[in-house]
Amino acid sequence: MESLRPLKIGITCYPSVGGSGILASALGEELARRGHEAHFISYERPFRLPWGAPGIFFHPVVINDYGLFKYPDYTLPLSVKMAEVSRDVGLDVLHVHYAVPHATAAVLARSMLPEGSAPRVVTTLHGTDTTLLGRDAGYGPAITHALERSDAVTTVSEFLKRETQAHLSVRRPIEVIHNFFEPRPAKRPREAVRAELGIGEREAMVLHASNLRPLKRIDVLLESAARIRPRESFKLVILAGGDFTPFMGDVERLGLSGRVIVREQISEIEDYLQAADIGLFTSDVESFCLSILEAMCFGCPSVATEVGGIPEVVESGVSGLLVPHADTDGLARAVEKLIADPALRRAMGERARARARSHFSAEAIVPRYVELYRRVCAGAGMR
Ligand code: GMT
Repeated sequence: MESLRPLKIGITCYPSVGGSGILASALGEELARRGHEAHFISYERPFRLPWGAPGIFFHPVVINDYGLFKYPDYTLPLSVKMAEVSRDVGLDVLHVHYAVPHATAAVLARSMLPEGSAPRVVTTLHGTDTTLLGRDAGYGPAITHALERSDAVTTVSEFLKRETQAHLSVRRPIEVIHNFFEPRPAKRPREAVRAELGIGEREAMVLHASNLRPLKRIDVLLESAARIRPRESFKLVILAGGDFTPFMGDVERLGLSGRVIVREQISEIEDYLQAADIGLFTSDVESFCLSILEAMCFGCPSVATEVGGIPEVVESGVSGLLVPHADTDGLARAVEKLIADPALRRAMGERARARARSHFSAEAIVPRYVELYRRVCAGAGMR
């Protein structure tokens, strides 16, 4: 129960399709539901953020494309907007998702404001800022600097915490706060969605959702699907947060035409999640994999590669099946096992749903952020 003064939290994230933006939007919604104010500061309104909800505000960052610059700059206008919003509404905390360039902009915004009125800076790392950019000599030192200057740093998995400590030489404390997902009710009946996708009575619906970046290994996904027997036992539905056209050649080459169904830029994700039987995720690395959690919330167990933070989300053999990285045969056999045994699939799905509730629901996770905000506001951060 919240009894302390409501907080004013500035939130900056990448607003386009991606787990970090989804998480940040959901966090803002949950904070507002608990009586706090969530002020989103970004170049675009996050795509899953509801319109007109009390306690949620959006402050756009305007970027001018000056001919003077070869590359347009976002960090400076973002930091100016952060400082402006902090001053105008009296933000307690700037909670930035992704270090680049959000943490750098927040640290700069804080230094533009008078000592006593500047907000605290909380930085949440989601993945590529550590695993990719952290290793880049052109970014690493700036990321480390922003993390060292934040009032608190969190990662979405133990795996990402270890990676951050190893690759960015960060010596300060890092707190792990796992992701959460709070599903909205589906808008259409399960049968209607399956009919729309052309899933037959005797076919299992295997679901993959991602932004199709190279590390998602769509090649491994399609190769694995091509090895599933019997072929008529499933359809692979891909919810693509990007253009799928470059993969259509592989779909044909592997004889998967008609067996792979693609939907791009879907916003009614729950409609598809409730219709799915099995998730399939083949990434090279994943700090958490929010899509697996989204499926778990609908009692859908996943087959996934045993990489990064995924074993923190899925207990293999209990709430899903994990397979060594890039093992297309292993992935196919695991999917076959779940297709052939609906009772096993349902039991795993129910355990997945229970785990999602107990470990990764808003109720389990949001109070941890609120407690962290209060701790840094009281000056007892983690610096
Ligand atoms: O995975 C992506 O390509 C998108 C990226 C993002 O910006 O949202 O995802 C990262 O953050 C998600 C939310 O915390 C995690 O669930 C994903 O595992 C993480 N991606 C990687 O680590 C590759």
